[in-house]
Amino acid sequence: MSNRTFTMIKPDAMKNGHAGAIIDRIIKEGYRVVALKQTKLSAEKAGEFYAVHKERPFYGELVEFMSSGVIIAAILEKDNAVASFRELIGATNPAQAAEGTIRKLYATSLGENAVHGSDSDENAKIEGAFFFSGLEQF
Ligand code: 3AN
Repeated sequence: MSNRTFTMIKPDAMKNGHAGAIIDRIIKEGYRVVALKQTKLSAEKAGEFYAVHKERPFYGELVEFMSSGVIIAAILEKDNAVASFRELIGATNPAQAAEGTIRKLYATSLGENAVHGSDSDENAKIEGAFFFSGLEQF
């Protein structure tokens, strides 16, 4: 079990002014920021990031949304980071997310759900390396 996960604050949460509250919550929940930056994905880069979902019906919509505005990408550290962070963000569909979770508080819809959280240690590593070089991780 690794102690790092990867997250993005998605374009909906950025546009709706929730970035500060989300970062504050993450830090208050005990995560240490290993790396963090604001950036914008091109459609090509978003397609590459979500390549595992290529065959899913929502892939085009997802790529368009994720490249529609700036995001914040970050690597976070805490014991059991992947599982605990997924608990903190809540279910993919905010309508089904538990009270107090980040998606319940800040997500717009199933497609525009405020934050990303890696689903495995292996993907956390791949996703973190997609955005950050070794020199950007502390
Ligand atoms: P999670 O982000 O909770 O791990 P995944 O990996 O199943 O969820 O989906 C990746 C992203 O694809 C979601 N965060 C969401 O933005 C989008 N997505 C998932 N399912 C749907 C759907 N049925 N319709 C539209 N977008 C979806």
